[in-house]
Amino acid sequence: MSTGTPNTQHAVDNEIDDLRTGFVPFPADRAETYRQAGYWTDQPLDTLLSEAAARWPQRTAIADAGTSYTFAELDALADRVGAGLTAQGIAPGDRILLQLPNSCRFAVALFGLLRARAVPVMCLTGHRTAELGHFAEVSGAVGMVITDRAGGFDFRDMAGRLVAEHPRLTHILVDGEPGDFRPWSAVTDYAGPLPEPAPVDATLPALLLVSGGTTGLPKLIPRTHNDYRYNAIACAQAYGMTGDDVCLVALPAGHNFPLACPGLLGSMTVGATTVFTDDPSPEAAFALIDKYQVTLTGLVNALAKLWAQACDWEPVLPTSLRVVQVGGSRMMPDEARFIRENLSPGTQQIFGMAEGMLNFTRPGDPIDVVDNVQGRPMSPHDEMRVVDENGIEVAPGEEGELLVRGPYTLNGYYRADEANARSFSPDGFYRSGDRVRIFTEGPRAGYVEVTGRIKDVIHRGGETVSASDLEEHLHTHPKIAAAAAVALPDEYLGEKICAAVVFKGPPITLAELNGFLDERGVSAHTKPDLLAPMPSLPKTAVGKVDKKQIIAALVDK
Ligand code: OOB
Repeated sequence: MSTGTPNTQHAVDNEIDDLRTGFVPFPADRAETYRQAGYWTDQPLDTLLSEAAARWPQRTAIADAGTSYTFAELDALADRVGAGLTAQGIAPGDRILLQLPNSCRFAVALFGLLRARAVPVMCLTGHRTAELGHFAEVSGAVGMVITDRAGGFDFRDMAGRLVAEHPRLTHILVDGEPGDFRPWSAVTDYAGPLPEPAPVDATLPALLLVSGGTTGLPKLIPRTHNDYRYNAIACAQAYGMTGDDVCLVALPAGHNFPLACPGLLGSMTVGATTVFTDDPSPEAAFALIDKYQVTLTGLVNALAKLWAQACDWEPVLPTSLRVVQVGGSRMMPDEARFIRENLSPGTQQIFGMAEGMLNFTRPGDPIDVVDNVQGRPMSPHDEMRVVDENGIEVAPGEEGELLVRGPYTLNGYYRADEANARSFSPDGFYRSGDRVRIFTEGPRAGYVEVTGRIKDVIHRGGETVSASDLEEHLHTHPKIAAAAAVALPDEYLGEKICAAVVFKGPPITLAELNGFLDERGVSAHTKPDLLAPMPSLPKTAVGKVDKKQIIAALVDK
């Protein structure tokens, strides 16, 4: 820490230099613009908690099924954990993998790490050795904070395998039975002196998020103190949050959406309570919503749909909800309407990415907007460009790839020069890979519609087929509950089209399905070559449809 002996100071400087390696900062001119606008204040991210503790010490900050903490309690505990982590040898700038189930402990660990000036790598509980090994390797992490067991899985066994392969991982802290490792209680029970947290360069990463990762392994996304603090503050403001709101974190808490959009961090900026649940089933979630009178939550589409359906049979309904944000993947207008009519009139769409840029519909927007488009940018300083395959801007209102830049969008993945060369334009716009159109007229003007992923196409013979176009047709079939169009290798065509379909009842045949598509006027080369009925579509760690897994399952057959 800064107050340490010359030797330890030297070590800290090295750690911070190491953190800087492979980090792409915001360019100075744009940084200055964001400071001038008042978005960036050069304060450490954890000041969100110290400020809340100073303003609303006795309000409940966080709660889960078993415990709750006021802002003052959480702030004091974060100090203690931070000092405990430092005493264990964790230095400012050290990357630490954080993988805990949704609970108060998640928030305690996150803020403890931030107070120790460590940089948490925000893993999801669904990640396993492949992802965690990759995060450890790329980030150069020196430790991890895990739980002993959850959902029938032993995280200590996984840590054992990771440590064997990544010898830099030396600080393994386990919440619960520690096995071969150190108990988390060693830091929560720390009783030594509490030094002032070290000063922070707010232009450096506060934490690393992991990318949605539709191809290959997820990448690491540095979110700076400045940009992430602004993200949380601005998002809570846009939803009109106040200290009377109660936010439910039902998605994996390390994901950007429940973490800061507005989620846990946004709630803190207004003194609102955050409730964690590690069971997102309607039964458990509705009971918690009722108990804490939850007003706001964020859900992926499949979960929102399930909750909406469950309103038909659950005895306790989530009537206190004021805002239900739905996002993470493409939602059809009739799905949006179904969720709005059955789950909550406060349904809103959100199109976000761990890389930064957030678009969402706002409370008060007309129903036509809320049902049909994915939102408008959060910040007046968000810059969007829509380009064709040659990188040339399309005419206003036309479809193309969305490129974004702004006060909370990354400038480069962490330690990923090759990916960065592809993913950023020379003037620093992030190529989102999302196909969008931005409306220019009427009540939807300035709003974005996401029409698909640029690369989510099937190359069949000489034709390029958009998976999302076909999925849109499939979803209109009355017997189809969910569908995904994927490419499977084919000797003659290069790729063939497979429709992976979850039926509401008994399946129909491929011929019947194609007859239906014929009637809708779907072109011959867009119709599926194969129909794969499935009991459910496999999901990613955050609950989005996972096409990689669908393809792997079908190719293995
Ligand atoms: C959120 O973040 P990620 O990083 O897991 O995934 C980002 C990608 C986007 O690039 C886009 O392809 C897709 O997920 N996506 C949507 C969408 N919301 C996200 N595609 C269509 N419609 C939407 N509404 O998913 C995320 C981060 C913060 C808030 C909300 C979602």
